[in-house]
Amino acid sequence: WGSLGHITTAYLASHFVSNTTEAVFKELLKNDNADYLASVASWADSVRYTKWGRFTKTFHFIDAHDDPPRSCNVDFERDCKETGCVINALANYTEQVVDTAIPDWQRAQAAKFVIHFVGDLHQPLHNEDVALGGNRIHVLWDGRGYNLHHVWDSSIAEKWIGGLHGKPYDLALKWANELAVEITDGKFTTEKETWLKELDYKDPISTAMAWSRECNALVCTHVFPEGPKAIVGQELGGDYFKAAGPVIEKQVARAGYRMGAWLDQIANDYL
Ligand code: DCM
Ligand code: DCM
Ligand code: DCM
Ligand code: ZN
Ligand code: ZN
Repeated sequence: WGSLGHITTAYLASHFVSNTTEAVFKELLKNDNADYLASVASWADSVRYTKWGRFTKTFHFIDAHDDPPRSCNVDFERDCKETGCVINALANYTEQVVDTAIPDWQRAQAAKFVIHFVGDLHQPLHNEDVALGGNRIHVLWDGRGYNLHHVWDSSIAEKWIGGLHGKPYDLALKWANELAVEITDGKFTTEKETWLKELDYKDPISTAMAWSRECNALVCTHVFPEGPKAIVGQELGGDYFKAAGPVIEKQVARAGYRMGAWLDQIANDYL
């Protein structure tokens, strides 16, 4: 996601975590404010193009070599790069957060990666190989040119919340609060239990693959419903947005709710 998606998922997670989890992560991240998760959610994007952070570049996605819209699927052995992917990156950094043998600063850094990668794992085009996850597909958004990846990272979410009128953190908090209501007492209340069905931080590869398959299926239904060639150069701010907006809303809600539950499990074993 762009920063709006990442900050919103982190605010949403902070809404649902237990008091113990909140205390554990405020201490680890050395931040006692309400934005203790939100303020670190985009950090992984700021390091990926630095010399130090280059090794994390492929950790943000998994390139599913499937064939949308005819067939969508993800295979860890087939699709996770030698240099790593979002599936094993989430697993490795989750293990580091609870590893008492490594220094606290490194466990804090691992927590920042975990918060970011749970988010990216819920963006459909971070679970797809076609055209570098849509980066090489030119489209129009309300008359202006973008690549399809950017549209799914940022444009759809920004339009869904009514545009970027306000400070980024304020907009994200407002959206997170609205999604929290939908989860607690709204359109997602009945299905939210199913969102945690496969969640087990001690089996992070299986959990992440279940989330990845669910997300990758949306590539066939909502990203490329007519195939990758048909979308090139198309205006996506109209009917396409009408179908994609609710998908983005649900993926951000799932990511935030699952992030909270993931951090709760980690905090239970954190010493
Ligand atoms: N980004 C950043 N710093 C960089 C590169 C990108 O903050 N040096 C941000 C800008 C976009 C987001 O990353 O909002 C895109 O994330 P991704 O490219 O991982 O989808
Ligand atoms: N930021 C903000 N509002 C907040 C928290 C952070 O505008 N409540 C901004 C300040 C920095 C950036 O986000 O430009 C990164 O924040 P941090 O230094 O906390 O990572
Ligand atoms: N990306 C992706 N799948 C790829 C390549 C890149 O999902 N095969 C994502 C990572 C960033 C964005 O696309 O969010 C831009 O990547 P880069 O800056 O590496 O071109
Ligand atoms: Zn992206
Ligand atoms: Zn990312």
